[in-house]
Amino acid sequence: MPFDLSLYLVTDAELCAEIGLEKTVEAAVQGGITMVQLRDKDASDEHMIAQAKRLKAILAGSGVPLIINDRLNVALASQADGLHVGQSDMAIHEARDALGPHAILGLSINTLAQLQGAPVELLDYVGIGPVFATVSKQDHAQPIGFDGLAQLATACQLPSVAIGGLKAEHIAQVKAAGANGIAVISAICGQPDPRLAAQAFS
Ligand code: TZP
Ligand code: MG
Repeated sequence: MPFDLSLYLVTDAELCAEIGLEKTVEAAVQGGITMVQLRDKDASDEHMIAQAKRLKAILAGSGVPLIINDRLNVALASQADGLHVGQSDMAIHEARDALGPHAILGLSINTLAQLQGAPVELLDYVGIGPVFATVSKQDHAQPIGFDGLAQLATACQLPSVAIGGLKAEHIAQVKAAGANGIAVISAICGQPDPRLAAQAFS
């Protein structure tokens, strides 16, 4: 599946609880998001597979790929479009072997050493961050700011998406740093109108 990192929504079930995860994603698609990552650190695999299948149905025909955070088995069972892994989640070659050549595979990076250690030939994109400190991810790595983002995005041969504390007002700086797109949780999840919140990025 072709993909566009321009506006990448990472979901948070708790933040979306009031409006609902599906309704949030549906509205965000109307607002122009280009990718969705289902991220839930607490849910059981069964719950996450069921959630992924519901999101897949919502995204059908939209051209917006569904990426699963961390859990290869969930990505496989739900026939999601791809998987996003962190530095300590699993070996990239294992993920690629299991997913096959067509799945979208992304990796989080925070330092130049991590970028240099990444098997770029097996990856489709990297997530770079956190740019700023954020309460949306527990125990996140050291924030890198726009200077760190620029250093990593420039050194990177792969498409990249910036993440961490980013809002619509940061688009110009993200682009100037050389990233292909912007990934957000709280700028869309938990916003009173997720469609308008997504539109604010265009
Ligand atoms: N990875 C690095 S920062 C982050 C993740 C998943 C959370 C981003 O959330 P927010 O609310 O957009 O700062
Ligand atoms: Mg992870």
